[in-house]
Amino acid sequence: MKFALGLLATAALANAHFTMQYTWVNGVDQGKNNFIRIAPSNNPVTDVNSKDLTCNVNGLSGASVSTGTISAGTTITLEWHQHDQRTGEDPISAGHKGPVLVYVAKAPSTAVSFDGQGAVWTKVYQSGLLNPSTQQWATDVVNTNGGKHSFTFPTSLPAGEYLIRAEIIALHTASTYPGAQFYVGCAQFKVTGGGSANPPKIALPGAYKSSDPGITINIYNNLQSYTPPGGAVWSG
Ligand SMILES: [Cu+2]
Repeated sequence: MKFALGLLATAALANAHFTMQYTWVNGVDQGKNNFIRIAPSNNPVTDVNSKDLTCNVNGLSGASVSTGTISAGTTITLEWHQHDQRTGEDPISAGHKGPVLVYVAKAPSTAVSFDGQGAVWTKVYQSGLLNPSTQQWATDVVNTNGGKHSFTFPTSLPAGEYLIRAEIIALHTASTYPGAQFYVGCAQFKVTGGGSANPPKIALPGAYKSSDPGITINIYNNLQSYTPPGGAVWSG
């Protein structure tokens, strides 16, 4: 019995990856996997040029995914877990250090049919190295917050159907490329209200490079500053 438990623990440690499993709308849990394009496993994407970087593996269509409805200005929370559970282990494994980012992209028609390709993504949130003296990362906060991080959907973005793409980049093995681990989750929301802003947009894949100092980096050398890939956050 002890032997069997030991094997299980070892397997969990060796895996130690995670997926986006819940969205919250103004503090209300929307239910497991609702509105989310579900990846087949909790493995990360490691190739910055792969279409899996857009919305994870099998993420180019949302055909079997329902689309939620929010108004612009809503606070959206994304929640991540290693496995199919909310308790019993770190939400994201504590050894995974790095930034947390959120992008949004407006679908030409429906979110369900939107593949997210091309220069369509606007960065609306990021958090990186929070405290150089303690080496506290955004991932540490997500871990202590039950796997959750939040952003506000900008009120100036136009109404329509959107993909919300959350990303956690784990840099613990990023000193050579490929090494950085891109954990990506996409959720489908119809946004009402809003404004008429036309924000800057990037392509994912496209904007990230293997040589990007936010992607190929040794974080274990008393790092004093860190710039996530993908450019600045659009202020709205
Ligand atoms: Cu992992």
